Amino acid sequence: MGYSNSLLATFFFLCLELYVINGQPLVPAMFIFGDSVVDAGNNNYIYTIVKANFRPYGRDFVHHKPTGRFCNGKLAADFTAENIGFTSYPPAYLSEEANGKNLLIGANFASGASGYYETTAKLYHAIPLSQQLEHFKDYQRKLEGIAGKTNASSIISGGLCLVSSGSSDFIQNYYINPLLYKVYTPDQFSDILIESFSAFVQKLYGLGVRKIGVSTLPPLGCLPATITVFGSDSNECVDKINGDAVSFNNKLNATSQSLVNKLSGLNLVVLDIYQPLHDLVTKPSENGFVEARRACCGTGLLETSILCNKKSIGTCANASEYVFWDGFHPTEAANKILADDLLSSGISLIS
Ligand SMILES: *[C@@H]1O[C@H](CO)[C@@H](O)[C@H](O)[C@H]1NC(C)=O
Ligand SMILES: *[C@@H]1O[C@H](CO)[C@@H](O)[C@H](O)[C@H]1NC(C)=O
Ligand SMILES: CC(=O)N[C@H]1CO[C@H](CO)[C@@H](O)[C@@H]1O
Repeated sequence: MGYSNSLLATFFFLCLELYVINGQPLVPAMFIFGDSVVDAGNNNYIYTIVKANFRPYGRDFVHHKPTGRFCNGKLAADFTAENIGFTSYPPAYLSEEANGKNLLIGANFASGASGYYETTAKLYHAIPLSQQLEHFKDYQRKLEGIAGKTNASSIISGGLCLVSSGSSDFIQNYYINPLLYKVYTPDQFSDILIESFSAFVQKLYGLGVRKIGVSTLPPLGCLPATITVFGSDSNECVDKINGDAVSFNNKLNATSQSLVNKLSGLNLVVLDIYQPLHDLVTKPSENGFVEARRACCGTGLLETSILCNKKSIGTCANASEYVFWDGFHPTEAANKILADDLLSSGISLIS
């Protein structure tokens, strides 16, 4: 974080604390869509191998409990919820907790290994965005039952919607799938994803959502598993893959701008996680980290989901020293920093 950025962040935190002392979150609810970066446990309830509801996942979470979050502790979305004044997290929509008054603060519809490209989710039996949207419609009907029609519609329009998607489309699908990489250039594939993103936002808008923060792709070429598989024996970030992410992010920004121009009353902000995560990877010690190439879990070179488990050999003792928890996902310590950055770039969504 640059000097002016951290100054801004400090200022926002001071303002936010005033609200939080008042006990009222800055928005009535949060609705979360997308992939494993934000999934808070929906995959526990479906038939997929993409799961994280076993140790060592969750070992640093509340009560040291694995919840299905792909992390040792909290996700950036959890810190965001705390930062804006929530005292609990929007429940995973498929969980038992997603019931009655708990739904008043929103819900989490995300599913690890889903993407903007519908068939990415299908490959892994995850919940595609189209189905996440059906769950959201179902949620809206329940909310009307709990809060009444008028209150429900102000919860929806005042609520903050977070969308994180696209990483699995590239990493778990495009780069390893000849049916895609032989047919489309990365640029063409990006265009398909962006079209799906645009359609998704318009559907949310049609359902009454007005505040949307969409995260960019992270530096995909710097994920430990990407370097292992595509880094041709170097321990450096894979430039080509980072380039694809940057190009996607530029399109995401342009398309978001045109959606804002087209849909009146829509507050849509692109939340950049590329630069902050890239900074952590390339300058770990400046941010208090010791290791950015290897992840904490197992050998740290590749393992994620079922390959990161209690029997994995080599899992680190102190995940706070690591930028990455597993082959694809940041640690809680990194997520905390990312969430602070998200807050300063997303401030117009909550003020
Ligand atoms: C709607 O919200 C108002 C103000 O918070 C509350 O007093 C009222 O009971 C709510 N209506 C229903 C049907 O829950
Ligand atoms: C874990 O690492 C962090 C960051 O380096 C450090 O602040 C903390 O004291 C360590 N915790 C333990 C138990 O060693
Ligand atoms: C919609 C959106 O977030 N647009 C951003 C695109 O990038 C420019 C330059 O970084 C920002 O100023 C816009 O806000």
